[in-house]
Amino acid sequence: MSETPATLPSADAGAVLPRRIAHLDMDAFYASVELLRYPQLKGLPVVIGGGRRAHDEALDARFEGRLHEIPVDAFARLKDYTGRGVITTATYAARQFGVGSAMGMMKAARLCPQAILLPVDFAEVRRFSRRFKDIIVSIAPLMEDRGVDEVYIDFTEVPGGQREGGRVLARLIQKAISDATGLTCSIGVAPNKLLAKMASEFNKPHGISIVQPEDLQTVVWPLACRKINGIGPKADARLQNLGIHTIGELAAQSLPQLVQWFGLAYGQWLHGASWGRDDRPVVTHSEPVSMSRETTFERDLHAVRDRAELGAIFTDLCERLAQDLQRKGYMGRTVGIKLRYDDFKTATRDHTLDLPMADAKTLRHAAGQCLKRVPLTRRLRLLGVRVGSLVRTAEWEATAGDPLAREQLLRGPVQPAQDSDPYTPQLF
Ligand code: DCP
Ligand code: MG
Repeated sequence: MSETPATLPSADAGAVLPRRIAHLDMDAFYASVELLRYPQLKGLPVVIGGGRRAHDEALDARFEGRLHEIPVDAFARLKDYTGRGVITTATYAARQFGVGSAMGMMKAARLCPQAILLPVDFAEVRRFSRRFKDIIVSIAPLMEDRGVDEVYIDFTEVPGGQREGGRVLARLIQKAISDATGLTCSIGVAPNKLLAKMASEFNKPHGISIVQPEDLQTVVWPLACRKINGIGPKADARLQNLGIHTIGELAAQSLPQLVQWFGLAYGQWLHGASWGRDDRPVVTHSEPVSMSRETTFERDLHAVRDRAELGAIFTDLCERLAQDLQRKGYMGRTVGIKLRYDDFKTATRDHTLDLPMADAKTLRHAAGQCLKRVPLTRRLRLLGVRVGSLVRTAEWEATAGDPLAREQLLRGPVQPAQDSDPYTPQLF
């Protein structure tokens, strides 16, 4: 008679799995969202920039319900654009012409005049942002939201998360997102967030890159220092001056040397980063991305006729929002406003300051600047003020006198680019 043990000893009971962290970034996100609406533009150079223009409105109205039938020739072209707007993003077909994020549209028009120009649809972008994140969480619950189009995911304990270094799970997530939304993304899987963030760019678009600890010297060290998330333009300029161009050259510096050049906090961080070290956990409880206050008026108000009343409400909103920020211990750099007109159409504008703030006066001034950029001919039913790109006040104050650490702190998720708008006279 043979005996069967009640419980089979597990081969890896108690074994600690190696950390596998993924960084997922959507491909040409705002542009890809537009291609879902206008599939006839797939494969063509398309750039996204600025707000909706009369041409876009007219086209969508004429083809309502059958936007996919709009002939390609009917879309606005970059060559016909005049103004000072900046490109928010571009399809990969457009990037082949050297066109990309943050480039002036007039300059881009010289590189790729035939590119189709579309406005950003923030509401649609946010909808798809929520959808792809919901899909990820349903597969791998430990997800950290890093902004509209990127997240970190802890693969360590998820089924498939260790197979082929994470490639199997990455492939599954890519497919689930693409099946549900039609959008593609790129994923890097590595021992930590720092390396995963770099890796997600290696095979863009629609790529997967696996980085193992032993890849540090061959894959990471030849890269430019700027590829490290946390080395901004200022730190990079100083490194360049010191003759340090690659991550490998940075890793070759001694810790005391880096501390001498860059101070204790940033010097230590630079040293660890160049050696691929990063212990930050994937945090699911997200810090607030923004704070806002808004109010719907008792009766619709007009910017000129009800100027005093509106001005007072606007100031009051800013004061309350500043109090919210101060009470919760945050400062913010991006100030935005929201208006709803009497026809229920909504307009938003935002403006990013050089430094974070939490005081009513600076907030009121920046919000007033935004207000100059919206049409104010129709009556208003709602007014809102928002502060984004938040940092904890305590962290901000802890970095006083250390411009490089501050630069690192401010490198949060990307902000939507500013839109260009016809000038509207200042009313408040
Ligand atoms: N974005 C923006 N302003 C910038 C950069 C980006 O408004 N200066 C917006 C548009 C992008 C989105 O954020 O679609 C995501 O930014 P990414 O840097 O990830 O750029 P993309 O997703 O467009 O392209 P990639 O495929 O390189 O990730
Ligand atoms: Mg992206």
